[in-house]
Amino acid sequence: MLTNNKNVLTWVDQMVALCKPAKVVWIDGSEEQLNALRDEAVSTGEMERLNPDKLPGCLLHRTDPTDVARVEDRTFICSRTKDNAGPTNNWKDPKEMWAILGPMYDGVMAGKTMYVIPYSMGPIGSKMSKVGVEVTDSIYVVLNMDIMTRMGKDAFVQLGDTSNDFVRGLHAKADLDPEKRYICHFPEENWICSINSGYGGNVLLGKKCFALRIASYQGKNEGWMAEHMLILGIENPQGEVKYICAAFPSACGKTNLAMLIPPEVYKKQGYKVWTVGDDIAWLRQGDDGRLWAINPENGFFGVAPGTNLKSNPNALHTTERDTIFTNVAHNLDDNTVWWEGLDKNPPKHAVDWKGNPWDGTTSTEKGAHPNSRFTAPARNCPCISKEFNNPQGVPISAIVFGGRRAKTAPLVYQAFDWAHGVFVGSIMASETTAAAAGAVGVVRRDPMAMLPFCGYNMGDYFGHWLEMGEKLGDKAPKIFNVNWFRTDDEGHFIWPGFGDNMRVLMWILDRCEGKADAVETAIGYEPKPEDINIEGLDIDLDTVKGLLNVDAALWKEDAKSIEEFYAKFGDRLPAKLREELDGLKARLDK
Ligand code: GTP
Ligand code: SPV
Ligand code: MN
Repeated sequence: MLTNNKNVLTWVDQMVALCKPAKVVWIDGSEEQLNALRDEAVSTGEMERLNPDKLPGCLLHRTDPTDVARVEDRTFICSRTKDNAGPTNNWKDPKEMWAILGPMYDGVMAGKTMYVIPYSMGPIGSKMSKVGVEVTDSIYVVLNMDIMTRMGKDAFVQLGDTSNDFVRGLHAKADLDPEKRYICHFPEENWICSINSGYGGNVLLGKKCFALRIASYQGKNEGWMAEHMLILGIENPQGEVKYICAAFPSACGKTNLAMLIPPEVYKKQGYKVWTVGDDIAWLRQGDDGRLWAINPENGFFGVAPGTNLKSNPNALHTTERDTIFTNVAHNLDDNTVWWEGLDKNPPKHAVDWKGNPWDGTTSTEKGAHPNSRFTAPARNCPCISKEFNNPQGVPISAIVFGGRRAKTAPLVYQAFDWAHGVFVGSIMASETTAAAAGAVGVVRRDPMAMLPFCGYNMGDYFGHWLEMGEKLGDKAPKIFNVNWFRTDDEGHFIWPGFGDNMRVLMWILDRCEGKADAVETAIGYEPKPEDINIEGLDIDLDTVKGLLNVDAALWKEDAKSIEEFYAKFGDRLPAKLREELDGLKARLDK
C-alpha cells in the first residue's frame, strides 16, 4: 500500500469486495514495476514490442474491432436530477444506474489482477492539480496512464493523508460487450465508472471523464474552467511569448495546431512556437487578474492518420520512443507501424488494425483505423514549452474557437466582446469525425467543442462562461473563431492549413495587442484580407477574400438552427445569449 489515506484505503477495499480480483497491485510508478508490466503484456499478446532500434520502448496494441472510439450514446451524466445533466447529456438516476452497474461489476475481476493507479492531473505541487485513483483490470490502461498523467506514489503525496478530494475511477474490461458498455459519471460523488471497453477516452479515466466531465462541474462550483483546448505559445524575435488556447472538436486539429512549425516567412524572422497542451486546458484567474492555463495531462493521445513529416513533424518525432500505438497497421518487414497519410509507401507485409494479414500495396481496406492513436510522453516533444511543468501555468492572451465547416464559417473572425465571444463559442458547429462512434461528416452544434464533455447542464455552463468574463473584466482574453476547413466546389480544402495556420494566429495576436485593423461585419470583426500574410503561399488575395466571405443567406439559415438548439435549454439558457442571437439576426437583416 502506498498511502495511509483512509478515504482511499476504504474505497479500494470496497472496490476489491465488489470486483473480487485474485490479486491487487498498487502502481507506484517505478520503472521496475512498469517494465514487469510491459513484459507481462507482451508475453500474453496484449501488446507487441516494436523494433528496438527504430522505435525504442514502443508498443503496439489492437483493441477489439467493436471498441475503437468514444461511445457518446453509452456515456451518462448521473447527476441527482435530470435537469442538472441538462438536455445535451444522457442521464440516468444515480440509484438506477448503480442497479445496472452493481451486478455487472460483481465478481468482474475474478481470477484477474486489479491495478490501483494513483495519478495527478496537473503538475505535482500545483494548486491547480487534482488527484484521481483509477482501479482497472487492464495493463494497457496502466501503461497509458503512465504516459498521460503524473502516475504513481507522488500523486498520493499530492493528495495528502487525510483529504477526500480525489476522483474515484472504476474500470473493468469485462467481456467488451458493446451492448453492455457504459461510461458513467457521478459528478456530485466524484465518481466515474467504465465497463466493457478497452479504448482510449472510454478507459483512461483521467482524460475526458475526469479532466473534462468531472472537472467542468468542479470548475463551475470552484470558479475555474475545464476546457477541450490546446495551449500554445508564440515566441517573437524579441523572446516574448504570448499564449493562445483553442477549442476545436475531436479530430479537428488541436494536436496539429499545438505543435505547428512556423512558415518560412516567420521562421526567418525568429518566431518560434511552443506546445503547452494539445487537448485539455484548466483555466483560472491568477492573482494578477488575468486568465492562466495549465495542461492537466502529461502526454498526447493523438490521432495517427494524417500525421506525417510534412503535416506534423513534431508529433511524429514525439512518437519515436516510449510510445504506445493503438489500432495502427503493423509493418512486419521491419516491425514498425504505418497509417494512412504517413507516407506514400504502405507496407506489403503487414497486419491491419483488425489483426488480419494486410498488403498495403494492393488492399482497398484501410491499414489503420481512422481513429487509431499514439500515446506519447510530452517530454519527447521537440517543441514542448519550458513552462509545461510550471505549477502557475501560462497567461492567456486569446481564446480561439473553431470547427470543421465546409461553408458558413469564415477563416477567422473576432467577437465584439467577451459576452459575444461566449455566444460565438455556444453556436459552434462542426462535422462529426471518427473520434466518436457513429456517422462521420454530419454537421452538429458542438458548443466550445464541449458537447460530449460537459459534465452538467450546458445552459449553466454558458452562464459560468459569462460569469468568468465578468470576473476577468478588461483583463479577459480576446475571443476569436477560426475555420481551416472551408472547401471549394470540388470539396477540396481552400486554406492550406497546418503550419500556415500561424498566419491567422499572427493576426489574432496583433488584434490582442491593438496592432491590427479590422472590418466590422454582421458576425464580428474580420481581418482586412491584406492583413493575412500570404507571402510564400500559392493562394492570392482574392482567395483570402473568399475565405473571409460572410454569406448572409447561409447565416440566416444558421440563425434558425441556433434558435432551435437554444430552445432545448429552456430557461436554463442565459438571457444574455438570447440577446446576442437577436443582435446577430438584426445585423444580418441590415
Ligand atoms: P482529438 O485528439 O480527437 O481531440 O483531435 P485533435 O483536435 O487534436 O485533431 P488533430 O490535430 O489530431 O487532427 C485531426 C485530423 O485533422 C488529422 O487527420 C489532421 O491531419 C487534420 N487536420 C489538422 N489540422 C488541419 C488543417 O489545418 N487543415 C486540414 N485540412 N486538416 C487538418
Ligand atoms: C477526443 O475524442 O477528443 C480525444 C480522444 O481526444 S479520446 O481520449 O478517446 O476522447
Ligand atoms: Mn480531444
